[in-house]
Amino acid sequence: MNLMQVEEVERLPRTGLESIQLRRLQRLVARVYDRVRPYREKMDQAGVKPDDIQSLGDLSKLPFTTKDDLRDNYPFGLFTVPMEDVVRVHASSGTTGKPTVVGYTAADISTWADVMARCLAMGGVSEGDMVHNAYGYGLFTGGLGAHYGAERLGATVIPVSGGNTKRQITIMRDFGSSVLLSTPSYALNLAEAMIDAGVTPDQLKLRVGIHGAEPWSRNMRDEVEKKLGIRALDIYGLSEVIGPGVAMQCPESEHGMHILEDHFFPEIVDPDTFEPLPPGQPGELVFTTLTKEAFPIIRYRTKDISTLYTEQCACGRTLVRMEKVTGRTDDMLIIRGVNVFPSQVEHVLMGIEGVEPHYQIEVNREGSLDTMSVLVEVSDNVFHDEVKVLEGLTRTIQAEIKDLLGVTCSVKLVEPRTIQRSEGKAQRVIDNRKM
Ligand code: DLL
Repeated sequence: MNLMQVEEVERLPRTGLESIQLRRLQRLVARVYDRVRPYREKMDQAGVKPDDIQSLGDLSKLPFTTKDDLRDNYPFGLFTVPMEDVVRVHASSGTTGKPTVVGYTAADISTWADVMARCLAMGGVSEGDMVHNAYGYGLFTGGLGAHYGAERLGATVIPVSGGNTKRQITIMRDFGSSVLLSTPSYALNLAEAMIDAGVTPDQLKLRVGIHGAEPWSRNMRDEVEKKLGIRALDIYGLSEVIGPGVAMQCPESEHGMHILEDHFFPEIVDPDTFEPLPPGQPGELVFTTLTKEAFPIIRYRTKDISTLYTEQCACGRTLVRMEKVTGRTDDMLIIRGVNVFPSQVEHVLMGIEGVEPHYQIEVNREGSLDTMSVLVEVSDNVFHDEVKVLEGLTRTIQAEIKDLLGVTCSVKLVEPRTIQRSEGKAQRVIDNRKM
């Protein structure tokens, strides 16, 4: 990967970038129309032909693609190349229904390595680094996606994957891991295992953590930074678009992640009307891949909620930034008419002294009423303090949740290590109403 060229692409004047995007978009639309029946049918229904795409604004004439389209064409129906040209597939498990299957040509794998390497470079990772890759290897895109990116950059990769947490600490210490790639919840799991092993951050060379694949609040980030003694940066991606490597937070940006717009074209739409929204307004993120071969996707509704910022970043990159993803439209819990995102509960919890960054939300239906209870770990000292103190803390949490989210919930404080630790994406919500 030529870092000078990357530097140039990421700092192009907007008009230059936009002309690259338009050229790529036109090629993509012609290609899917030609080769993929479901896309052609949807475009015909909408009365739009590839030649109608004369500007980037014309993208909004094209129909959206949703998870249902992927399910309807399960497993390979939206691929644009013959299977002989597909060198790899991944799948996301999905909590309901069939998994989502995605495919890559050799060129796609190379594009993916490039974008992922650019993200790592944006986070300050370089050739000299020892990259501890604790994203899960397998059908999940995290492990292999990050792996190829780190190799493309020329760093040394430790393909440790998720799990076997105790051994990971030994490896980190003995191999001198300087970069940690993991979900934020697994980073905290590792921090705990470090304490158990009697290893302190200053015995490690860890400098930076690049965390994503699940929502995490700023307070959670502070916890990760404090407990591991690192700078923790956010990385975003999804299998349908490519995997990790779609957007990355640079160290100078407090507000969100730079989208690698020369490959992934973002839009924000109103989650109810699906009308495009201007920068600065929150809504559902929609992506169009501009360069993928085997499984390109047009206007994919991610269900992730974010905001786009066009103001230039202090780092000098001209790439648009997307705000930290606070949740998904389908994560939203409706508790007696009030909309609640698990990340909002996390934000409240992590701001309260004595509360540990491990929690779970349980939703039940009692008669016709929904009830929400929050199970949260407290520090050892607090747990063994007087009942009065625990009751006070319970009331504080309830009051703050009520204040911020407008919902009354029950709170149960539990001993450290009661809540199951994650090795990948944490399960924050148990919704018994769906059982
Ligand atoms: O999670 C890809 C990935 C791997 C991203 C490693 C970053 C690091 P999926 O399994 O398809 O792919 O899940 C994608 O995870 O739509 C979001 O809801 C969520 N997500 C991913 N990154 C973030 C993030 C990978 N930084 C889904 N913040 C996405 C919040 C995230 N949510």
